[in-house]
Amino acid sequence: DDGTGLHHMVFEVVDNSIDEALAGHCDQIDVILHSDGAVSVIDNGRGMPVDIHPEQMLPGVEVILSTLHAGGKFSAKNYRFSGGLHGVGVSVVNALSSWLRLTIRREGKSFLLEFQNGHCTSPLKETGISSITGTEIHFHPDVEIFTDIDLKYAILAKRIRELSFLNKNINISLSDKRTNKEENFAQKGGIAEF
Ligand code: 0RA
Repeated sequence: DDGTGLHHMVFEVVDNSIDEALAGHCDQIDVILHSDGAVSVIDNGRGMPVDIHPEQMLPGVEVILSTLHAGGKFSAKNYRFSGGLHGVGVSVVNALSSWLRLTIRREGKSFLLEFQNGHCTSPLKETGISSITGTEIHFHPDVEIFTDIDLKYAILAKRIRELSFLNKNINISLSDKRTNKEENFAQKGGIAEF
């Protein structure tokens, strides 16, 4: 285990926010490494859909996070159009996390949905009002699956720098609460700057 899978967990979640940015709805992505080993990825996009999935009679977001192949169902609409099927990756991240907390801000409200080991432990609930929109995914990689959950700042920074070069006008920040290291990755010129 060289830690590739562990770092890929973070990249997969960031990719979902990049997709939302590519769709033209998000320009800020914040990645936070917490001292307990958890990671947060916060974007200012539209927020994942909270409406009820007609077949499963559950909120779409709960189906996406709980089903390892749910992304395809949603791809026909406006789900991920770069490098894969939206939601597939994040359900894998969920399955490989001891816990995952999803906060959605949209329609003037905030919503919370919680999982343990990929299983929903607290269904989507409205938790308050919100004047902003976006998606916040806070997860803890499962120590039973990953022998080493020590995320390397340099590995994440390298990839995030590349993503910011490739995606013009998206500001991505990386903040490491373990060391208080923090960087902003923004390339106004996008690929031209690169
Ligand atoms: C599809 C539809 C809508 C939002 C998203 C996907 C979405 C997914 C992710 C994953 C991470 N961040 C995200 N931000 C947005 C909503 C469509 C609408 O509001 O009409």
